Amino acid sequence: MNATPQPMTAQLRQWILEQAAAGRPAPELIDAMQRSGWREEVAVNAVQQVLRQQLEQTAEQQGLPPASAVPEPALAGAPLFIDLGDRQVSVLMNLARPRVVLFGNLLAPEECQALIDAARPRLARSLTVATATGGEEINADRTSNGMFFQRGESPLVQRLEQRIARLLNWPLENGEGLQVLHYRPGAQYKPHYDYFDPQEPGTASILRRGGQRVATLVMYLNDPLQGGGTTFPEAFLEIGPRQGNAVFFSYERPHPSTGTLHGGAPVIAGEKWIATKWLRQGEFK
Ligand code: PD2
Ligand code: ZN
Repeated sequence: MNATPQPMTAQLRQWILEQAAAGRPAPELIDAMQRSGWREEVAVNAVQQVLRQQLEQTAEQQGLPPASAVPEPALAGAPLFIDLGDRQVSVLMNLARPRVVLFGNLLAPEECQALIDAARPRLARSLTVATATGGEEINADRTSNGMFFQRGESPLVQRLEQRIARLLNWPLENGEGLQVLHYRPGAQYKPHYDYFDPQEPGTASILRRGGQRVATLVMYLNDPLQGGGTTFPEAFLEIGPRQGNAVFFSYERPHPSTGTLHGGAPVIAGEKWIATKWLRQGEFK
């Protein structure tokens, strides 16, 4: 190749697109650019930028909704831990597509128990947002009991919200209130997407409160005895629920192309408690 260590040029853009179209994987392109004198991070950024633009253009041509910015933990350099000041969170799994990251040690056992204790007296049969109307409804696909904390409603909730905002580099104000769910044996949450379906008539009114959901953080508050994993059927992935761990996933557009279909597998033995934080594009009021 004849790329030189210059900023992006039309020629370089074309070379990257041609090589990608010929089936050369991105790491090979980056290697080739480095051999021609590019610094690794500059090469990575250039390849990413061109391929992302291309993907976005193709998506637009296919009539997909536009992509949004999404929360993203700081994982450049493949750290084993992320230091959040009050806590060292471990990075246990990092999947690019669908975008899924598994964290360990996000919550202390005492914090998990305190959330359960505060939620238990306020539990009711879980509702889901009724996208047809914008209201809420009982959903046979979701057989757990749940409740919402108000954002910032207690010192514990505030501390966790600040921790999540730092972990995911996303404004605290863009988060919905924490939701706690309790599953007994047999209870499950059938596979679904967390974004609001743009085709549904009730979605416009839901989006007035902070826009679309763009990411989810499911925090495990206890260890069930058997079952109760979080599944991503299209990725053939199942996350084992372990107290204090959390699974993060993001979706840059409200579309199945994100691969973020996911569900809560039936609890077989024991019980399962989770806290979920949904993140919106803008401030959730
Ligand atoms: O309980 C879970 O693992 C689960 C699965 C799917 C939670 C959610 N979705 C959710 O809270 O959105
Ligand atoms: Zn979900």
